[in-house]
Amino acid sequence: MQAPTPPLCYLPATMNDRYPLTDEQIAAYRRDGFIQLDAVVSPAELTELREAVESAVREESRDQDPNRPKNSYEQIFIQKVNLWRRHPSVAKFVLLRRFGDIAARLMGAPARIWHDQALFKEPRTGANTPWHQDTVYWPHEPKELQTTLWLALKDTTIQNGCMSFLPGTHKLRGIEPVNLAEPQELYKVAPQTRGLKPVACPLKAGSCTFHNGLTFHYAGPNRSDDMREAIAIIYMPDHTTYTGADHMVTNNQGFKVGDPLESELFPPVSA
Ligand SMILES: O=C(O)CCC(=O)C(=O)O
Repeated sequence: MQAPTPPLCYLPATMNDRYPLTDEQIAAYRRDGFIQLDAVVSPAELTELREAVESAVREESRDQDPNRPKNSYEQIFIQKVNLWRRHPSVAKFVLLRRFGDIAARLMGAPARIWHDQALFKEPRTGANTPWHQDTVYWPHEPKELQTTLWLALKDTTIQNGCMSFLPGTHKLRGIEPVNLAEPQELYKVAPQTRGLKPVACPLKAGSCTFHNGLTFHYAGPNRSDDMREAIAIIYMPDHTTYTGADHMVTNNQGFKVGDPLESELFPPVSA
């Protein structure tokens, strides 16, 4: 029998200090489906993380012609998935126990990495990130607890495309996935959201939001002259199983329907 994957935690203790999350914040997250948490990394960590992610994105974009015509999905952002698998300098942060513990406390279950993604909105581009839920695209069962840490690597504002959320929408069920490349009007997809007031979350660099994978969220276009830079780290609860749905992270990895997603691709990251 194969030994279980050991918890990956090869950081100096200081980097794994616990973030002081309160019971009130956990209750607010579970009520609203999202929460803003300030200064989850120190200024020195932020500099290191931003440089690591920028360098990884640069390296992985090297062979792409920046002037090629972009399809409507590519106009939303530059997206690089699972950087932690290819860039140890990014893995050091993605696997951070400090983040994993917050995710586990918000979910109420031990956390595993699902995947990460760098999400860079290019300056002066017209595309917004349409209102959508996340978990509906993922080959996961069950889908109720998954959570995303969205960390601003630079200040994010309404002008450059900060995240917005529709509170309470993580409790809605059975909504068809939005096609992000050809988004339908939100009220057509989810008439239940009519009348709900979006909450925009501008963030200082080094601060983050966590959102439940079923919470509707959106980000506006980047109307500034600078790149909007964020990294999302996405967690799933232990014992999440594979549904067989198409997804770039799990395709051709040998999983069968019903398998627990518990290989070295999905390390445990909470205590
Ligand atoms: O960064 C964005 O514009 C959107 C991010 C998003 O949808 C997510 O992290 O789930």
